[in-house]
Amino acid sequence: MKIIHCADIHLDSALSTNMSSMQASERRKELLNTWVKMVEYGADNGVRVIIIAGDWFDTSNIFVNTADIIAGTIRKYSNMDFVYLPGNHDERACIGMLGKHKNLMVLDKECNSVRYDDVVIAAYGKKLQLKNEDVNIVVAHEELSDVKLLAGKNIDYLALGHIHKHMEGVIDQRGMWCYSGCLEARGFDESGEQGFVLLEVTEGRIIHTFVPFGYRHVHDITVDVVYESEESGMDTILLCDKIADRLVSIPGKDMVKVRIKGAMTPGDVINVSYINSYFKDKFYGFRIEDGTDMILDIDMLSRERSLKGEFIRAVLASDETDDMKRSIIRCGLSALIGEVTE
Ligand SMILES: [Mn+2]
Repeated sequence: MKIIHCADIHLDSALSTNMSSMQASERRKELLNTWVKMVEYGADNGVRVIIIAGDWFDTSNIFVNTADIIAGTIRKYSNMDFVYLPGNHDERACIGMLGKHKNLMVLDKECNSVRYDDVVIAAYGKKLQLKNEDVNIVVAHEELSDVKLLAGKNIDYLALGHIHKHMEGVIDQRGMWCYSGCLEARGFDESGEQGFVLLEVTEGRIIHTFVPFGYRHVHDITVDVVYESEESGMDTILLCDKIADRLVSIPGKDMVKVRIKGAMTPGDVINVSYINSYFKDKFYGFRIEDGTDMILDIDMLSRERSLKGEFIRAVLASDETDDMKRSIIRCGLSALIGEVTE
C-alpha cells in the first residue's frame, strides 16, 4: 500500500511580502498546479491515500476557483483517499467549500482514525490508542517539543506538518517522525528542496522516500567578501562577479537569496541596491542581504579631532545599546566618507 504524506501547501497565500500582485497571483496558480501534479503522480504510482498534515489552505476563505480545482481532483480520483488534519492556518470553512466527498476524511485532535486492513491512520491527541499488531501512521500539525513523550505508543510513522522544511528523526526502536515540508517555497525563508514523502507499507513495515517536487526552489547562498590583495580592495563590480560565479548553476526560474559576509573597512564601497538591480532580472526572485561587519577602531577614532571623532563621541555618549551604537557609527561614517546609503 502506497501513501503520500504532504503538508503546508498553503493554497491561496497572499504572498505579498516578496512579490508584486501579478507575480503573487501567478505563484498561487503554481502552488495549485503542483498540488494537481502531486495527485496525478499518486494516481500514476498506485497511491491509495494522500495524507495532508495541516495547512492545506493559508486562509479560512479560499477562492471559489481554488475550491473548484481541489474538489475536482478529489472527485476525479475517487479510488484515492484524501485524509486531512486541519492545521493552524486553514479553517473548516474551506472544507465546507469543497463539498462532501466519500474519499475526503477530516481528522481531528479528538483522535478519529481511518483503517485500511492492518494500516491505521490516526490524528495525534490525548486519546491516542494504537494496537501493537497494526501499522500505525499518526498525523499531527505542531512543533515537536519532546520526542520522548511519543516513545512506546506503537507509532510507526508520525506524519508531521507545521515546519516548512523536510526533516526526520527517530521516536523509538519502532517508529520515526517526519516533516514533509512544503510542496512549494513561498518566500525566501523556505530554502532547499521542497516536496512530499512517499510511504510504502509492505509486510508490516514502512519504507519512506522524500520526493523533491517543487517547481521553483529557493537557494540560500552566502558569499564572503575576500580581498584579492591589499591594493585592489573590494568594489561592487568585483563582488557582482563573485556572486555570479556562485549562481552559475542555478536555473533562472528559481529564487535566490544572497547574504554577503565578511569584514569591511570604512571606505570600502558595496552598493547593495546596485547588486540587487544587477541580478533581479536573472531569477524569478532575488534578494541580497548585507551581513558584512565594518572593522572599526572606535577607540582610536573617538579620540580624533575631526568631525568623525565628534560624531563618534556623540554616539558613544547616547543611551543606545552597544549594537545600535555600532550600527549608527557604521552608517554615519559611510555617509561622512561619501558612500551613498540607500
Ligand atoms: Mn504551515
